[in-house]
Amino acid sequence: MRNIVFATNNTHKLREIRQLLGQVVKIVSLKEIGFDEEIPETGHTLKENALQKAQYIHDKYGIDCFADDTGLETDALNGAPGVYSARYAGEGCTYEDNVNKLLLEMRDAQVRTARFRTVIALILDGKTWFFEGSVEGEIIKEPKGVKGFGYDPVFQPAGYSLTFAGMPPELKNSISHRGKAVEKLTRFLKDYF
Ligand code: ITT
Repeated sequence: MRNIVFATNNTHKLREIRQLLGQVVKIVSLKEIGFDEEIPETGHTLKENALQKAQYIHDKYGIDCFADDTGLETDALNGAPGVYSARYAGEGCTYEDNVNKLLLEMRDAQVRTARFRTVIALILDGKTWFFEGSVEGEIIKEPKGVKGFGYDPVFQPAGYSLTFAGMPPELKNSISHRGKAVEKLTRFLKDYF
């Protein structure tokens, strides 16, 4: 099995990606290659950030790798927090701070539709590819569920009465933004190898 580094410092993402892709390639973490810094993330789009993260690790170690950049876009807030989802409530904020800020900003919003969007950038044998996935849903008024991470407790995918934090991880993975992007990556890698 080929080794591919997943350039993330987010252990939740690492767990999800290993569940989804672990049969096709060996996912190596940043910790396993001895990298323990923050990767710069200064782009203004998910695609720019995903590429920046993958490129940073590729430039430093010269190894095959991929990175995921994800954002939650709400219609009531014209797409916010979007590409700024990780630090929506400020530098060093927690997931809970972000969720609270979102609920506050949307307290009077009638339109509660939103989507998660993921872009994965893959650098393999020196060439770059992108894979995207998204899922539509709505922002509920109070957090529900304890699984998942980030905005999962307030995101209810369309057609479900559970939030991502209220459903088993396998179900989230089978319908989620990241799940869909990884499905495309998996198909690509199976063909490639
Ligand atoms: P890396 O950049 O190291 O991969 P990160 O947490 O900074 O980790 P992003 O830049 O993609 O990742 O930030 C996206 C933020 O969006 C993340 O911190 C979460 O708050 C949220 N997020 C991402 N994926 C999510 C998911 O599947 N469910 C809920 N929230 C998610």
